[in-house]
Amino acid sequence: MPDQNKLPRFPSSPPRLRSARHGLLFLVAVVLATSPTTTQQLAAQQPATQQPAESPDENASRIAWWREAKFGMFVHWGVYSVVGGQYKGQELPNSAEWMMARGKIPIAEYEQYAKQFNPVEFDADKFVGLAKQAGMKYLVITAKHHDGFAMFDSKATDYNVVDFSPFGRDIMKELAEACQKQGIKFGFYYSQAQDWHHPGGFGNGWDKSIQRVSSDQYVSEKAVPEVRQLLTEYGPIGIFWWDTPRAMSEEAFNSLHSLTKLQPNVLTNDRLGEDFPGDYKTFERNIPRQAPQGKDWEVCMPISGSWGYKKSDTNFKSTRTLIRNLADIASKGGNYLLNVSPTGTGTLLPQAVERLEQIGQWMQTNGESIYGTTASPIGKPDWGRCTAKAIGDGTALYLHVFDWPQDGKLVIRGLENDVQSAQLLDGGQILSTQTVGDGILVSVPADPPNDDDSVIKLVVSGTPEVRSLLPTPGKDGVLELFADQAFIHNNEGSRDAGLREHDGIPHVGYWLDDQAWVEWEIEIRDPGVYRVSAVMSVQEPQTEFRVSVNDSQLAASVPSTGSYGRYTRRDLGTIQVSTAGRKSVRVIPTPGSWQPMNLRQLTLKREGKTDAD
Ligand code: FHN
Repeated sequence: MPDQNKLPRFPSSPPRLRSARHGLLFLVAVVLATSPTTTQQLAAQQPATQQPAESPDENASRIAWWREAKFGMFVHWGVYSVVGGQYKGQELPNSAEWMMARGKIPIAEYEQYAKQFNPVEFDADKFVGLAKQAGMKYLVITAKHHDGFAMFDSKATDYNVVDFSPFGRDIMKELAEACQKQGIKFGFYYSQAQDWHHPGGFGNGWDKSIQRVSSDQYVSEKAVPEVRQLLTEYGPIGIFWWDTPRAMSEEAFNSLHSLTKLQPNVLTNDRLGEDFPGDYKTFERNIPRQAPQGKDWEVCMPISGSWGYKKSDTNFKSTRTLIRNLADIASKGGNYLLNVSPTGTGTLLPQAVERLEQIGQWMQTNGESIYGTTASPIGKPDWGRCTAKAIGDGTALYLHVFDWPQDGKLVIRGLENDVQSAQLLDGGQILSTQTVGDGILVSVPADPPNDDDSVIKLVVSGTPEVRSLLPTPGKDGVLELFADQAFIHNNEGSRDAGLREHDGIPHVGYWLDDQAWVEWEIEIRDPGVYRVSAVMSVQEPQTEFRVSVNDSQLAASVPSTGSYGRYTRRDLGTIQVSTAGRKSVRVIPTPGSWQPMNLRQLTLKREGKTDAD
């Protein structure tokens, strides 16, 4: 419980401090806060950041464990877990950890929940054991979420689990020790800009008792000391997971970013600041259709609907969905950070435990098809997914079969390698293979060993050689390219062009950004003149864009179709394709003349071809 001998609360109702020493520091910070360079001066106190840039080999070495791990546990746990996201008995919208904001709960009132936080059933060793049993190799937990409550023994404020709640134990310390004991990499989630308890944190626009101070002051007197404490007092930290970046001064950004030098091997995600790459890109709740090019990435996703424990949230994903998500993500080269939500008593709901145990059983048998694998070299087969791993002088292709072939024949289209072996991971049955016109055929038993995902380990000689499986015009010279086959560049989420649906038909929509463009990779086997048309809708009077096939292009100017919901096929003109081979087809807005359009498909039709040809 907070020490009543603590420093008096300052008139600006800032965070209460834990000792005279902190009070002095705070006074210094307050004095400095009057100068515009508080965080600048603070940044100057940081360890020298002028260290030589990391070499590619050093970077690869630092991230190697994460690329091997593939699968981790995310944990959202905090004050909101006490009431399961319910406020005065009412259900609040959205994820439970946002209840203070959704309920516009004043700080003084929300603090009462913190005073009830007492997860007496929490056992760090058992909790980490659940993650380990599920096959998870790392664990990232909310050290401080947007509500500002520290789930560790913060020295920057007594609004923390040790001083402010009846629990009085440092949960982060216990979890860090349990993870070290069990060989699980440990990491912190930290909301570095939003803080609804501190007068300088972003996000609390409802509590009128707050006497605002600058966000720089919040960073210098709370975020920086807390992040420094998390990176120096809890042993080796594998990941620092920043979240919800907000406009931050350069000084504030540097003062936070420079702290990661305190753990030279720590990995960080891309959410410290706008355009901050971090070590890997994060996607949230949804799996991208295509992997981002040339970067590491992770999908974080709640096992149910809410990140934090929410009483009304019964929307648990099935074990099948979770296993297939893991295979899908790994087949695209990403990591899966699956979130669980401890309750106010410190345990997981049975639905979560059951799923973790079932995933663990699958991982016991099939884990090698996930750990340390790389993206599919054969694209996304129609029967499931594929992951790959170099082994000796060959490559193991792990065929994740979701839809078991009724005729006992599984075809890997386009694969041209010699096969060394094929066997089921579950049970070890050796399978026969043969080369067929379309690729490699594996003869499989009548019934799959696992209805969710049966894995065949196909070992081939050398590195995968895959005949182009790119879309190519048919005998009639027609090639239809659909929105859900396209690679949407600049797809950073809802702000840019993304895959949408209308009447159940996918289209590239919300295309507000004229820097976003769309691409298909195709194969042309019959060079010549191709007529290009598009099925699209445009609401504005006109839009202009270019269509290119490698170096050949046409300029298109398309009038309104009447509304975004009214799709029409528009003839865009012709393009000369002079050579056969792999081509990139692109649709690129013409800046200045571009108006958003919804694009359902692009059609190329070889001129001079008839169906009879
Ligand atoms: O606002 C948070 C949210 O509560 C949750 O922590 C997720 C997890 O990635 N991140 C933010 C929303 O993007």
